[in-house]
Amino acid sequence: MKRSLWKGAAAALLTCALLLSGCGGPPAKEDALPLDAGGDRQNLPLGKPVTGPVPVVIDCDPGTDDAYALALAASCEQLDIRAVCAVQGNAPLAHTGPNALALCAYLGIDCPVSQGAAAPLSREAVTAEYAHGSNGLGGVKLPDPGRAFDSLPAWDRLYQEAVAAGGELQVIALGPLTNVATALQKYPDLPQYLAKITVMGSSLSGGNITAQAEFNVYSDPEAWQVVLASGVPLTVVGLDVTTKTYLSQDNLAVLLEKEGRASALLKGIADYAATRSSQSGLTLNDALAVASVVNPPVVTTQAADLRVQARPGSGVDGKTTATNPKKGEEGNCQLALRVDNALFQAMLLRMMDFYAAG
Ligand SMILES: [Ca+2]
Repeated sequence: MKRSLWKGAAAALLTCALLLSGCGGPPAKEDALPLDAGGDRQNLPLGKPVTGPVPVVIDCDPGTDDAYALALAASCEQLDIRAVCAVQGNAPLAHTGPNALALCAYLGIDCPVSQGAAAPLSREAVTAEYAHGSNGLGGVKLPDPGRAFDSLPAWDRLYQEAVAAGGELQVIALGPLTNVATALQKYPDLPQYLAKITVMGSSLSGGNITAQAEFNVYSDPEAWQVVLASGVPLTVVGLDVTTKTYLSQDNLAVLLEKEGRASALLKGIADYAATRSSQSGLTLNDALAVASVVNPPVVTTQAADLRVQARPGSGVDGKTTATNPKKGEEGNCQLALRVDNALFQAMLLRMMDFYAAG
């Protein structure tokens, strides 16, 4: 009885923290938005970027916001991208794999590009072409990459890079966690070689694929359970913060006005968003996860115990809930509760400067 009461109190405490963070509401008034008309672009916030270079493997399912995330990652000198892995998710692997390969060539990311899972660990695939277009990139067609996929599948590449980096490797996971979970299952010693996994996914404030579930979790809840139980330091950047990064078409016009070598891609995706009936702007979910690795103050996190429901056919399948860690424990993740929108937008503007420079 005491235990359940305590758990209730813990949940209330975390809920209280979430309420204080203003989840679900508009950006805090003190967050100046450089991309708004009249925003101050002369004094962009700097945050506190990591010194780097941080060796990373980016696991993704491109994906329109994955494309922005890769573009941001490639523009950040703090990241040493050792490999990019593709997983089915926003579109089938037949699209996300070639998209990852083409994006890396287009953005100048010179690393192995591995294909991974074509289906979740133990369920049918769910894709999201309704939000990302039939090819996953909003119909944007990239040049022939002129390079081939890595000979290793994603899980083997991830393990190899982790061992090679001697415990320093970080994983940035921007799609369903199938590839990462498969690697953890195949290589039981993998956790000792991983410094951190940063994941885009989850929501405590309603879903975007069902009323309760966020897409990346809903796609493969069992994979999330594997990763949450792995003991690897985990930062979770979910809809509670990413939805606050929504950029209207007016915001995007300001962001994209400076021409550069990534403009065709980034503008093409923004133009595609303008044609959607659901949401005419862009929520850069995945890019915020990348930003949090490069410049940690862009999100404020709190230790939490995150739980994922894996109950196919039920209304709560893929739902995530969080409680405060038990006393003296650290929880299974650092959960992002607040976002510094001004800093995030400043990072996006610097990305555009990077591509404008050649
Ligand atoms: Ca994604």
